Amino acid sequence: MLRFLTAGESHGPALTVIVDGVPAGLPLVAADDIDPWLRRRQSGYGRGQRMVIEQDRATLKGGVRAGRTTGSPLALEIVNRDWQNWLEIMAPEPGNEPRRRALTEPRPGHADLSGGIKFGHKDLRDVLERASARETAARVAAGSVALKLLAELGIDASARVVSMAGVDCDGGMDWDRLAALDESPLRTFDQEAEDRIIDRVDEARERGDTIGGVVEARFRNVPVGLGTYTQWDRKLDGRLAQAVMSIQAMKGCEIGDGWRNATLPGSSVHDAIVGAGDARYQRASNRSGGLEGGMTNGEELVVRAAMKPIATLMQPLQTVDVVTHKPVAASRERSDVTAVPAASIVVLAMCAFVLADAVTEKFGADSLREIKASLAAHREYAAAY
Ligand code: EPS
Repeated sequence: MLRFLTAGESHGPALTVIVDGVPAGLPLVAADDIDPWLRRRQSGYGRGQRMVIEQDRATLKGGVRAGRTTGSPLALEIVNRDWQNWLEIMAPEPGNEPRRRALTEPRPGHADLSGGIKFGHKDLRDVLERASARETAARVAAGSVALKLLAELGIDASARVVSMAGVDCDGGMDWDRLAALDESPLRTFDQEAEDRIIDRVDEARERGDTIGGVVEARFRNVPVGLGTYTQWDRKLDGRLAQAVMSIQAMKGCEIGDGWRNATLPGSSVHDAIVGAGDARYQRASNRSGGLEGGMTNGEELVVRAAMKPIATLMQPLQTVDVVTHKPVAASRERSDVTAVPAASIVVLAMCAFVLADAVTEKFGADSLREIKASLAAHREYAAAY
């Protein structure tokens, strides 16, 4: 039901997003509903100078009138302020070729080499400009529309860092302290781990190195039965994993305690079904992360993703020049030491989009009024089942 496409290069004039299938009647103001998520994605310890240049804001160019969606496709634009510094290098018009130094030293771990071979480019900038994680700003803009829809339906969302550089952040999730995540430079509640990780980021910067980590997106008050067990491509866990794994630098995805559960016997993994107070069916634990059989089960939905360290190293690895075919050091561009805290927002945005899609599939896609009525009836039915 919901889909989006992005366009634009890292140092081009702007990123553009078309979001199709947004129900009519959703209150939406870019400055209140989209820009705060864009700001969160820009923050985090370990980011580079580029984040000082950019101050991401979304401009709505279609699909919204007087603060409400109309049901038509949304068009959104995020201007790249850095474009002003790249006018000659990135101009779409011909004529600046002599001023453009071709980038010919592919970075191991980046799209550079395979992308160059695939599309026939010998200036690898033609690849890296689009492969850049700058594109995730556009994804977060789309995801923030989904987050707004979920919020209107009473579904809460949170994003946090679970570990970085091998240092675990303890303490789990605390829904009453969401503001603390925004205030933390690493989006964690664990102050002690934060101090240790900041040291690791500083050390990595001094070495010209980069670091990765694990992030978590979590949703609360999710209705039972989003997704389905009946076909592989409709299973919600599969759809979430696809969305998460499509994010730049993600190399692993787990639902709930996915990797740990593989090491334990079933009796220590599956979540016993118990009655509790008014609730007929509650879980004694939530190791399955709110998904069973490709469907939400009403518990908190927990999705984690592993991000590899950024491929641009200031102390570069060896590579082969694609023009001279001689061994050289990989290209060095201004970059981040880590973007793991930002990645937690991108993972949240992508998961929110998949979840909102599943919501519109089950409860209607035309108007917020219809969805709310249908969801309320479903919640009542499920509670009495
Ligand atoms: C990126 C390299 C850096 C990051 C960029 C992703 O950009 P630059 O080369 O301009 O310094 O800052 O991320 C963003 C611009 C962003 O908005 O997240 C890369 O090569 O992937």
